[in-house]
Amino acid sequence: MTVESTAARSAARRSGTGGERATRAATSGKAAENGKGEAPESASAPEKPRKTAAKAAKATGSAAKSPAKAPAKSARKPASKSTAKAAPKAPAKGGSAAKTSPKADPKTRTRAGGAKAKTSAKTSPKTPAKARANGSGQDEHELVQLLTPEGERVSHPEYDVDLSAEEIQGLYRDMVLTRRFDAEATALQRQGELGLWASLLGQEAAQIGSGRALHPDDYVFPTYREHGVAWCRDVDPTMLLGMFRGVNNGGWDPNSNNFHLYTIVIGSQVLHATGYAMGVAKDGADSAVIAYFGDGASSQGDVAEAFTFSAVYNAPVVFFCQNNQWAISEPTERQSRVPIYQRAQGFGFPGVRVDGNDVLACLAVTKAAVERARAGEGPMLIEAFTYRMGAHTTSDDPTRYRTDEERAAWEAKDPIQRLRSYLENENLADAAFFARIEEESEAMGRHVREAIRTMPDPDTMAIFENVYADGHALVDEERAQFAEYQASFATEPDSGAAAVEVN
Ligand SMILES: Cc1ncc(C[n+]2csc(CCOP(=O)(O)OP(=O)(O)O)c2C)c(N)n1
Ligand SMILES: [Mg+2]
Repeated sequence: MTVESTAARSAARRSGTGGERATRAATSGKAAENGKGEAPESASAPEKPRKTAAKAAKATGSAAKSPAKAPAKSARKPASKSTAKAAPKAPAKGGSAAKTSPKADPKTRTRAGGAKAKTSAKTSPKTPAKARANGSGQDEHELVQLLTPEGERVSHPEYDVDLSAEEIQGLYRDMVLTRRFDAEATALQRQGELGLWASLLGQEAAQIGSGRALHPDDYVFPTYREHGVAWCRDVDPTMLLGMFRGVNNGGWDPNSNNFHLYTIVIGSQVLHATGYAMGVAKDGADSAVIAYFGDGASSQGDVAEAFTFSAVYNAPVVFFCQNNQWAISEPTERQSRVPIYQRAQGFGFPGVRVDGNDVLACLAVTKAAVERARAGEGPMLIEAFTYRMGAHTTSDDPTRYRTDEERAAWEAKDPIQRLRSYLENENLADAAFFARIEEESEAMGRHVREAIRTMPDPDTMAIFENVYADGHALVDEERAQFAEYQASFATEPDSGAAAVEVN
């Protein structure tokens, strides 16, 4: 898969005009801007922002209202003084279920059916963001939060969402079913059905909130724990299990759902996402790319390179770092001396830290970031501050390196319970709704167990498929050798083992 081919496909899938636009841009002879308003020195100079200011203003509401959103300006001056929290408010375009509503007036916010919401969002309290005893040095004001751990709706001056009761119920359903799927997978590993499982327990809000902020045309580059995002992209969950069972190499076609295969090599997908986003920009395609990675991955050179290239080329990529505070047994303090989101400033694009256990905040911030990327304003880093409630994988024993108290403190911030409290307190869902979700969750459990137990073993020769898009001499040779080796078992004479008596 090449950047050109995927990006071209991506453009073709949309209006069909992207490629035309790209060709026009390439042949117009106009100097591309280099991010400083100067003429480029060479053909490899940074890309021109993908949209005109007028188009971007149309896409995002009014440029006049939010001058920081003018793409030309932000493309040229990506590192504004307030870079760390410079993400502008971005009203959503049509076509997605949940709408971002910057500075929505809490008094006029309504529920589904037009009824006024009984409760309005209160001004955000000083949210305790120093979530771990050993802390990250994070200032408490830095965390974007729309829902407190107790399920109280609060507002934020820059980010908000205006959702109907049904939409909020949908987020709850997504999180419950994802957690159930994850729990089944962990149990199946314990029963010997899977070789390994990397649980997302505790990270449901970060994944569902960000996953539901995306358009179908956006492209996702996950790591190995993004089961909730896969759910949002309609990837068949049993395919994820197949990979951890060792019967497929990912099992889904990345281009069917715009969800790349899971990546185990830490951080590498962040660079892939950036390259893909550069291709999207070259095509003039109207979509964004999102790369998921962890706090540990943020130490990888690939991630630093991705940050540099995305900034310089103004690539439409959102970096979504789930800071679950552990990289296997290494705490975040061993990865960074500053809160991870602040690193963005040094690369010249905005970074923001969001409460990763707050699905509404994750949705609002990610929507703003992808809208910004689509509007040609370049990359943004989101650090979702969350917690890995379970082990790193089923091979890990976290009791060897962290305390029960730490885990208990985070249990009190459970992302699902907090949304449930909100739904119940505000009468946005009744007992019948929760019962229905419970039933659905049971059905999902049954389906997953049944699917894994009946999953066929693969044809052993399948390993040679999809190595290259086209044929390759070396692969052909290896295939032939392996076929011969396999065949040797069928014809092997009796070894005579039965004749050996063991006394
Ligand atoms: C390049 C590379 N180095 C090391 C590893 C081994 N490894 C697997 S997971 C992991 C920790 C990743 O932590 P983080 O990025 O925080 O993600 P999390 O597992 O917490 O979701 C490491 C070091 C790897 N897979 N790839
Ligand atoms: Mg981590």
